Amino acid sequence: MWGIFNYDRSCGSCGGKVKINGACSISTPSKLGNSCTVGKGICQKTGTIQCDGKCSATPGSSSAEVCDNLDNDCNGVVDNGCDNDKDGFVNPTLTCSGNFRDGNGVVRPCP
Ligand SMILES: [Ca+2]
Ligand SMILES: [Ca+2]
Ligand SMILES: [Ca+2]
Repeated sequence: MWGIFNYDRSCGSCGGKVKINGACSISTPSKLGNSCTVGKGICQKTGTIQCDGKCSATPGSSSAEVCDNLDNDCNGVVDNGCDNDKDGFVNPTLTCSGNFRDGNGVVRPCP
């Protein structure tokens, strides 16, 4: 016998509209619509899980690391390189704005 297809709204969120033997004809990600984040530091963006299981957001663009307590180059480390030689002062090649994290992780005002 030809199947009796029941239109099922619970299957509709990702284009599947037919339930066969209790299963949606097109699967939906289990976390559909959940909040998700992509990228690190200032590149981090928030979106929602889409039908393909991926996050709707795309990471923002990075910039050169400056010493401002933000992760400007989006490598997951805040103020990396600000005091690589651990002398307590920002390395001369980096711009300091506000505070910086010294080599011991202590936040200090810009010199
Ligand atoms: Ca960084
Ligand atoms: Ca920074
Ligand atoms: Ca230094």
